[in-house]
Amino acid sequence: MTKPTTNNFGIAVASDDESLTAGIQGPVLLHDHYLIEKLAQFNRERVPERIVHAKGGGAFGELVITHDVSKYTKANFLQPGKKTESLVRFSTVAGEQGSPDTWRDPRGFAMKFYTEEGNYDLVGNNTPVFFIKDAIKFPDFIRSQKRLPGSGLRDHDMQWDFWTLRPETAHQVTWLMGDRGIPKTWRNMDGFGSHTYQWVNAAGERFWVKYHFKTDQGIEFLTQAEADTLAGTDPDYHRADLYNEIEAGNFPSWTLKVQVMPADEAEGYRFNPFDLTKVWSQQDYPLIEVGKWTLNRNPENFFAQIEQASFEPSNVVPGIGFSPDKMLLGRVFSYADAHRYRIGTNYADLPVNAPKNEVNSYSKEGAMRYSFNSPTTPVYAPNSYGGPHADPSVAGDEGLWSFDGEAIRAGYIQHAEDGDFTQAGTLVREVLDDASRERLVGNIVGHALGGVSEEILLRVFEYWKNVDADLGKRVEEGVRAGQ
Ligand code: HDE
Repeated sequence: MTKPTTNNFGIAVASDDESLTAGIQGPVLLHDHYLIEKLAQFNRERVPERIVHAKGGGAFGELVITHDVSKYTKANFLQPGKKTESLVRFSTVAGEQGSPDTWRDPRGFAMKFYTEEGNYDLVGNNTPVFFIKDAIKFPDFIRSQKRLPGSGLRDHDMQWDFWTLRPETAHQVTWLMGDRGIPKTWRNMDGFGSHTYQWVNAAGERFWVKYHFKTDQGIEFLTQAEADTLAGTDPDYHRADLYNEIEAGNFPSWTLKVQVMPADEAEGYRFNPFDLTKVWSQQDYPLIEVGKWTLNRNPENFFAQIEQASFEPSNVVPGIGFSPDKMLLGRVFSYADAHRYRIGTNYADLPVNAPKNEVNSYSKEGAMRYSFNSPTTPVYAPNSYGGPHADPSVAGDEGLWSFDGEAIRAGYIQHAEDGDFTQAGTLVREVLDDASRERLVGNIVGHALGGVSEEILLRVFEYWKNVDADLGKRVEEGVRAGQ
């Protein structure tokens, strides 16, 4: 027995097929309000897509803490044995909502943990570094990766123009043009917090940390040719893979590990530990196992639970804090601002975004407000009528650090072995094997042959020779041979 169709207010409707007219072939009647509801609702089905990371997919899961890291953090959900429900959204960066999810691009790896102390959002990528190190460059960087103002077309010349004018991009571009630039599936890639974050233990001791989510499915990639084919035959290949694997009961998992640096070692470390274009050597700061993160439940509704999902680096819980990383601090502003614009003022009220613990906020009203305080809760603080009061003893301090007080637009912050090309060169020479280097050269040559002007090509060759002399030579030879 199928249910009778109703309108949005539960009123049974006579037809989904015929509009109401004044007699046969007569005019359509204005008071056919169900016809109007259908057409008006249809016109308003979209929220603006994300300005970056528009194409993605996600699932729900669970984080289980298997090791004791309480000497580094007092965060409740990171204590041994704790289980916390989680949401993830994987995504590409530059492509619009309808673009293929197998384009060469970093992958967003946005995680939400619905902890007992409020939502903790760790919004990372599948790479441990990023192209730039200061938030002020982000709009410029993203625009150079998207579309020309006149033609509306993407443009490799524009991409290489930006990359070669900002040498700090070299480490991330080496990652991007290598095998990690096109993961075989979202299950076959690692996730990283990328930034340096702060952990604070119960004694108030502070540590800098880097998050690593190591895939238990193994790292696998698509070649450029395989990805190009899938972009045409199955532009939702990654989204379908995750959904179908979870439907089939094949739950993907990752092992959470962290690198931990005592707070007082940052100043003297050989790389600037707060520079998002740099990693910390795992010889210097080995990985410490923390827990197991498993994805085991698909969304029931893609729009309500994935398209309207919100993640924000500002959501940190007690025992976790920020760091001097200028990119992280820029993101702490930007994400909630983006959600208020894209989803709406009360986006935190949506079930997928709402915390599981009690909210005692003075926020109220605003468009589509759904939750509200008791009728006797005052709407102001301080008050004499039992309203919530801020209690620093249960709040975290979101991470403190010492600094000199002079306002400054600091340029390059140089540590002993810092350099824009240093770690990219190490990656090429010491991490990649011959076959990976071969594919890296092929991917760079293929991309550079896609319409890059001669003047910028000369900078591209210089850029890669700065990363590694032999690699740069092979790139130049490959491009010249292909012209
Ligand atoms: Fe984002 N980023 N980002 N980003 N980012 C957004 O939020 C921003 C950066 C990342 O699946 C936006 O809702 C700034 C680094 C992911 O919903 C926006 C800067 C890293 C997602 C935004 C960065 C990321 C976003 C766009 C430079 C990895 C998708 C729409 C300081 C460590 C989350 C939105 C999801 C989304 C701002 C750089 C990861 C505009 C200002 C670095 C995974 O708020």
